Amino acid sequence: MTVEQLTEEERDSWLRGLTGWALAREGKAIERTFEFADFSEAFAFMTRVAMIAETRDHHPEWFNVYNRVEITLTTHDAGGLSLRDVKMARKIDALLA
Ligand code: HBI
Repeated sequence: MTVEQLTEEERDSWLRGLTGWALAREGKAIERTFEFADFSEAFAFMTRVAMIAETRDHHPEWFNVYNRVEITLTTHDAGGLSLRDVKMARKIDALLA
């Protein structure tokens, strides 16, 4: 499936609306770190993110240690950032509301 990579202008515009996310991998990814009360809370969050990833067929690259979850989003099929990453980040942020 071909997915279009965002232009720099699109990328910067979308990023302005994503609180807590930062560019990574020379602009080809976005990343955010989440801290929870304990491991159980962190893993519950990861489980919910996993369900969203499966539903959207768009999967995070992530690291977890105890109550911290580090998520990186990029679109392998596009070789960089796409709208799929922006939409996924917004869905992930909505879990915190
Ligand atoms: N997840 N982050 C990410 N990037 C992708 O390009 C991607 C994915 N999950 C599934 C997927 N692509 C499918 O389109 C297949 O290419 C695996």
